Amino acid sequence: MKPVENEPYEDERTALTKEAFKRAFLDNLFYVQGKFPALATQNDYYQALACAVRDRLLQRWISTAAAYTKQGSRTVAYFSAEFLMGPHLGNNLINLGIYAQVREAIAELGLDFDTLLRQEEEPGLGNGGLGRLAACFIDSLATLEIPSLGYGIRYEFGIFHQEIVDGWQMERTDKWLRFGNPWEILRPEWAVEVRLGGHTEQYRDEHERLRIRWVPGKVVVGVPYDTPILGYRNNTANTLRLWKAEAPESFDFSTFNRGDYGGAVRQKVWSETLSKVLYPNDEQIQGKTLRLEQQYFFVSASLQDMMRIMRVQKLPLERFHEKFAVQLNDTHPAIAVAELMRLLVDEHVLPWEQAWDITCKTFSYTNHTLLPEALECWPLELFKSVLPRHLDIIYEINARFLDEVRIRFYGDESRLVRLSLIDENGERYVRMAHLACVGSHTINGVAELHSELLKHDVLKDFYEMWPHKFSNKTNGVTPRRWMALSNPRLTNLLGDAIGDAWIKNLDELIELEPLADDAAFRQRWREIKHANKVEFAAFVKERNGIAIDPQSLFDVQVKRIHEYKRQHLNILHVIALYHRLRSDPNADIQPRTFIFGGKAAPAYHLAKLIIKLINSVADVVNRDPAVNDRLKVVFLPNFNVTNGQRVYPAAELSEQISTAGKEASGTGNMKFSMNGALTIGTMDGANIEIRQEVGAENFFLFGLTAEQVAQTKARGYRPLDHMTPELQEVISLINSGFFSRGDTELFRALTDGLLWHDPYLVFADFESYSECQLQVSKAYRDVDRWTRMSILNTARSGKFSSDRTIREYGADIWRAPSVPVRLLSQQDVKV
Ligand code: 9GP
Repeated sequence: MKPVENEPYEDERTALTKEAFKRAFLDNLFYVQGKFPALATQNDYYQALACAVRDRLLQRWISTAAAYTKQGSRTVAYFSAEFLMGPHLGNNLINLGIYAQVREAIAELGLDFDTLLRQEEEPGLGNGGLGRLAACFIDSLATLEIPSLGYGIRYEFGIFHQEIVDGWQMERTDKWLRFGNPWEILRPEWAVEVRLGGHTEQYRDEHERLRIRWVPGKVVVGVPYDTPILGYRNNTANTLRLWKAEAPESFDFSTFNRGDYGGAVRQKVWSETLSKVLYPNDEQIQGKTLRLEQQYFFVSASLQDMMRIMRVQKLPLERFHEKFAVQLNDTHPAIAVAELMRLLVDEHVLPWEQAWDITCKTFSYTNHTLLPEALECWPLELFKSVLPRHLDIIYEINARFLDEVRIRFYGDESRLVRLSLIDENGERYVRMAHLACVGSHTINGVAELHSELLKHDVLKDFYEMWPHKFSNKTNGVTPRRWMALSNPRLTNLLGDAIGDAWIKNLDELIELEPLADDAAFRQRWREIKHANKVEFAAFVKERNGIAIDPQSLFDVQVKRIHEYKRQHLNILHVIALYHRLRSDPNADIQPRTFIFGGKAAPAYHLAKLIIKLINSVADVVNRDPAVNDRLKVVFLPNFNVTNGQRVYPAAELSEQISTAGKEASGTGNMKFSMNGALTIGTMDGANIEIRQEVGAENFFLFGLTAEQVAQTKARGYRPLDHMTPELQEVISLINSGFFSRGDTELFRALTDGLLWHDPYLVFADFESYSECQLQVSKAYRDVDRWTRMSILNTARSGKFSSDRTIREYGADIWRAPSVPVRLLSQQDVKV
């Protein structure tokens, strides 16, 4: 095998040669799994393979830790309640640069590499875009050699597994840890205690000063599990540190001895509940005590851990903000502002002013949503029962902050009400976004439009107070997972055409541009897309039992199911096409396969009804011989990272059709475009920037702009004003029970909602969308034109690498220089 660049150290055990790898694999099978071929299962082989890779990660991890410790490096701590990592094995092989060689080694051992890859249970510790962004970011941080730690929760059960039964979404528990997790290392020696509940009381310290003491109601222990995060073809392995909650004493013998057997384990059960399950709600926050406890649990454990690191490195706490830059991924970890104050003031006896200065210099906050229902607010009483001391601290932060506002905006009482950390209009709430804004030195949105809307709408008052704090950091995705790993055919073609520097510097894709005019290259481009489609069609056949035609246009919408993302706009258009074909069987329409995928929050009834409608339409259309040579509809169950890796490379049309002003950024839109799919989309989120980059002529734009949406609503939107004869037919067909075996009521909540309210302006955009889809079909029939557009989408997607995003965070917010790592061997480490 070819070694990685940068003076690699090869020893017997961790060399990247094929022979060393085979030996490591067999060693692990024997000495770690305790199996030999006659007894080994595919999972044993997977575990052995994972361990062989892990040895190589650990060598880099130790080398990285040594380099960082020696330099006392400034470190980025990325606080996120979600990390949607996806499977590790393939990605680690890509980043080590040994994917092809290991595939060969495994084949030479007589095993099927792809079967082993499929053994890995995906760690689905996130809901969607926000959690996946965190995963892309830590990949880029390691690739850019920036010292960093991802801090989060090791949920025992991640996002539910979605099954479709009779067209309905059913949720099944995600038991991802069932067969163990070879990628994590337990670090019990760094466990910390986290307190919750109880009350506060005053006391006098040894200098007779009046102080506050928190008397907690319960204590849990946070135990860290570390996963090494490898950079692409360098020696850096950063850490993802996820906390598991445990009881301080797993078994209470005094209770047991009194004969209360249940009581003896109750504490253990309660404690473990804290990291038991990921809340499956995307974009909607429910005020649940357990969720606040989860957030506080991981934030407190992480801050304590960072203070331990400072102690080990003999750094005074006064320099906390010099050592660490903490990024708050949405408001989920915003309680960190109050917790750092508590740790500094109560536990380390720093004066309030100094602690506040450190706190504000430590944190920065990323907002990920414009939906009001997703801005976290905690009922005051609930908050007080979980975090009584933090409520006092928040009151004090608020009092000082409002004093500042009073002086700045003399006499503006309503501004005080709007800015306060406590919402006092009716039931009182703690506003977490306000806490994050006040306690952070920078605030950013995740696409240009989103950042503008934050400044002029959602966080307007904060912008007027501190304009200098605001900036934009348009999201990005890692090309390692989303191209190199998931689209090997394209990666090979790009390698032949322009080399592989693009994997580390995505702007290099621009070298492809001239090839868009090269007929032979276009032919190869098409062959690759076609091969990806054939592979995906086989997968759909196996999963859904539906035969789809790889010659048809693959039109894909995969993302969480939500009204604002408007999967219903898409399916209404499918029904319109169906109706057109049934009315005129000879209508000349471009054959298409409409592919949907995504999970709905379990309590989001309308979203689940949209899934049911898609499946019901699929049932009818796919069985109807009058149309099924031209139309097919597929709902791919359980859309997750693994399935994303299958679908993006095969997609030709990317549906990014949210109501303008609602999607903060989107990141799926970027994955599609870099894999050569064209976008049909609104002027929303990062779509706008994608269109800017790829060129308006290579993007299918439709619908109202954010400004027009606001105006339409302000004028008093009436969906019926936008009714067209075709739309009327579509709604009537649904209401007639045509897709629901004669049940005329099944979809009523959906159709009535559209007819009488339509909060996301589906009707207003329907005509423009249908018209735009005609343009898509027309363009698709011009094979050369389409291929050219597809190549240009990939060529011009350089901006959407998360490496670019991370560079911007690094330069403008974190100021954490990169620290290259020299690979150490065992001999370098003296015991
Ligand atoms: O809805 C946004 C999505 O547009 C964005 O791409 C993603 C990453 O920034 O965050 C999503 N927001 C949430 O999941 C919750 O606020």
